[in-house]
Amino acid sequence: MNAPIRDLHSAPRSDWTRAEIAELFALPFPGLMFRAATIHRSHFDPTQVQISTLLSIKTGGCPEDCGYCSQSSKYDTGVKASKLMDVQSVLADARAARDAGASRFCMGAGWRNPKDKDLDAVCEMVEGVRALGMETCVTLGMLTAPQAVRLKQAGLDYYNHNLDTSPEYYRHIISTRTYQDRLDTLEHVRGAGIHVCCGGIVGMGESAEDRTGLIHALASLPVHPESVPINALVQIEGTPQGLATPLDPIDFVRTIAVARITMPRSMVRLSAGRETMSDETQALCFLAGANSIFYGPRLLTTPNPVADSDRALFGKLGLTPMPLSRET
Ligand code: SAM
Ligand code: DTB
Ligand code: SF4
Repeated sequence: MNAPIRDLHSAPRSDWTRAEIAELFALPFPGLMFRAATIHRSHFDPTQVQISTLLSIKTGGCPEDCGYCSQSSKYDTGVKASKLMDVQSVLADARAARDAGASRFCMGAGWRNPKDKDLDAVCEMVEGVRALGMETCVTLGMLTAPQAVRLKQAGLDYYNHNLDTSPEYYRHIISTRTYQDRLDTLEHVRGAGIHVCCGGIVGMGESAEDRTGLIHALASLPVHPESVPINALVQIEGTPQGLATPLDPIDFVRTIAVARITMPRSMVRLSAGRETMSDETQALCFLAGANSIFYGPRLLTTPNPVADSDRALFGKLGLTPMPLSRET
């Protein structure tokens, strides 16, 4: 892999082999970072970072058994189940996020899949957030093709649905839905013309081969996700993953770099896990090509760095929020 970086402006590839991706992961760190940073700056301004704020619009009581999740009813995590928030409260939170500098508002629900009647309220939320001039994203679990079309008609910009891990390791993490179910939802979202936000979680006791498998699965999608969240597991007491051995930060940075190289035009999101990450590790992630974050004091049910510390980090690194690219 000492060959020159292939045409920096060629079309993104969906034909990466697992061996090629494994080779990228195994590169000496300086070469990997140089390659990722070069590709990053050939497609993006490396000083700009897109900022989204998350809100849990329906928390807990979820029938799925995702082994990392605070919201699964299978585990005793102390998260109380709540009903779907009312539209006006969601819009008040969105306005506050916009005023604090977020350009996208992401609404998450602890559902296996939305019921059609729940979708009425979610569509109203999407319309309301859009009217505030923000991009909209929701993550509601599995979606049918007609449900995806309804969300598109309401003006939804992004749907988040993660593959979570490699196809092989998946059965160690979740038993209540299959990898194929997830791929089907992604196809419905893509088919409706909604941008896809799809990534995974690392630090769940997976092997290096599994991290290769996750990136391979994402980079093999016929069209790369426009947004690729790479989450460092937030350990939740009471879940099967509550005591997982944390991933070495350098391996986390490598995962970001390989996502950047294999999906050059996607936004790579440095997602969950920043609360316990040093400024230095986050700086390496931005050098490795991460160009979006979640901003605001909470993710869904767990803390995120407070706005002041993120502002200080951006100041130290000379980073600025990415302006909205679409006209709203
Ligand atoms: N219930 C819906 C679903 O699973 O598709 C939407 C919400 S779910 C919480 C969204 C994503 O958050 C999950 O797919 C997972 O990748 C991520 N996530 C959940 N808990 C996490 C944790 N403890 N650490 C890191 N990422 C987590
Ligand atoms: C994603 O990939 N990460 C976000 C968002 N998409 C929905 C969620 C992270 C959740 C972290 C654990 C929690 O706060 O419950
Ligand atoms: Fe439910 Fe989503 Fe949590 Fe899985 S990740 S338990 S589907 S809320």
